This record gives sequence, structure tokens and C-alpha cells, in this order.
Amino acid sequence: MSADLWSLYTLMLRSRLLEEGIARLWHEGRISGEMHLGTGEEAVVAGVVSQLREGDAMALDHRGTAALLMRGVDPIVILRELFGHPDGLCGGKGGHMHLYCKELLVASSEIVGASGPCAAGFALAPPIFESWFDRCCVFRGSCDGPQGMLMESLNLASVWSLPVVFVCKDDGWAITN
Ligand SMILES: Cc1ncc(C[n+]2csc(CCOP(=O)(O)OP(=O)(O)O)c2C)c(N)n1
Repeated sequence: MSADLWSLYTLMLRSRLLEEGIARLWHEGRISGEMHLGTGEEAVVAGVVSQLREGDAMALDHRGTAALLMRGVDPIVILRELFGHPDGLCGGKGGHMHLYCKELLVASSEIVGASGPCAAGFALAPPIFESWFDRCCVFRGSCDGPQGMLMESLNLASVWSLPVVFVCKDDGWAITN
């Protein structure tokens, strides 16, 4: 994917418009449960996702909608998922915090810090599954630092030279909405 300024801006704008639509639907009570959006984080996500190649994996946190959209997932399929529709991205069972896409090698988790072990797992997979993917990037928030599993993932990634890029979206907050 080209990383020129217009294509980066397009990724960011599409994501913002989709998430503003999701926010409206959620405030109208048409999407159940909590809602965690990536509004304001579009730039860092676009910058990283635009550098991914085919075969790269992504491990996402509880604000994964933007990364999935930018990676190429159909926004309608994302919306269907949030509505709990069987034709949604995860059969309507994942909701907004447990989005995954097998074809694009993307997995997410609401558990703060859990994207670290997920990414290390992606990175350890190739010897087992024979070049299943090339590299992995992991998005994490700013409050998962004290999470043991994140520290262990960073440690393993370092000592085993795993092909993982850890991206901290530091918004200065640790808040759920
Ligand atoms: C292990 C764990 N502890 C607590 C929570 C509840 N929780 C959900 S989001 C959140 C804050 C996350 O902050 P940060 O990682 O900075 O991301 P932000 O929401 O600010 O984007 C917390 C504590 C959780 N999901 N998982």
C-alpha cells in the first residue's frame, strides 16, 4: 500500500466517518453493550497499517475497528458484526472488542495487554505452520505497561528476535469510553 499523504488521509477519514456513524448508532441504543472507538488514534494506526505487506499479521486491542477497516475489511461487514448479525465479520458473536479476521491474520482482545502474547504467538507460528505469515504488528494502549503478559511478550520477542513491532498508542488516558 502506498503511504503518500493523500492515501494516509483517506484511511484516517474513512475510519473517522465509520466510527462517527457507529457512535451515533450506539447512542441511539441500536448497538448493545459498551463501545470503545479509536477516534483520535487514526494517524498512528494509518501510519502503521499502511506499511504492512500481504501476509503480515495484526494483534489489536479493544479499539480495533480502525485497524481492521484500514487493512481492508468491508465496513458493512464490521457494522453487521456490531449489530450481532450472523453475516458479521465474526458471525455476530465477537462484538466490537473481539474482532478477528482469519483471511487477513488479525485478532483482537478486550483484555488489556493481551495483544502482546497474541502477537508473540503469531510470530512463533511460522516454524509450526510453514510460513503462515511474515511479520506482526501489535497495537496496545498506554495503561497496559504493568501487565505481566505484556512484559513477558516484550521479553520473548526480544530474546528470540521475533518479527513483531509493538506500537503504543499513548493517549495519556486509561479510560473505557
Ligand atoms: C486485564 C484488564 N484489566 C482491566 C480491564 C478494563 N479496562 C478496559 S479498557 C481499560 C483502560 C485501557 O487503557 P489503555 O490501554 O491506555 O487504552 P485506552 O482505553 O486509553 O485507549 C481498562 C482498565 C481490561 N479490559 N483488562
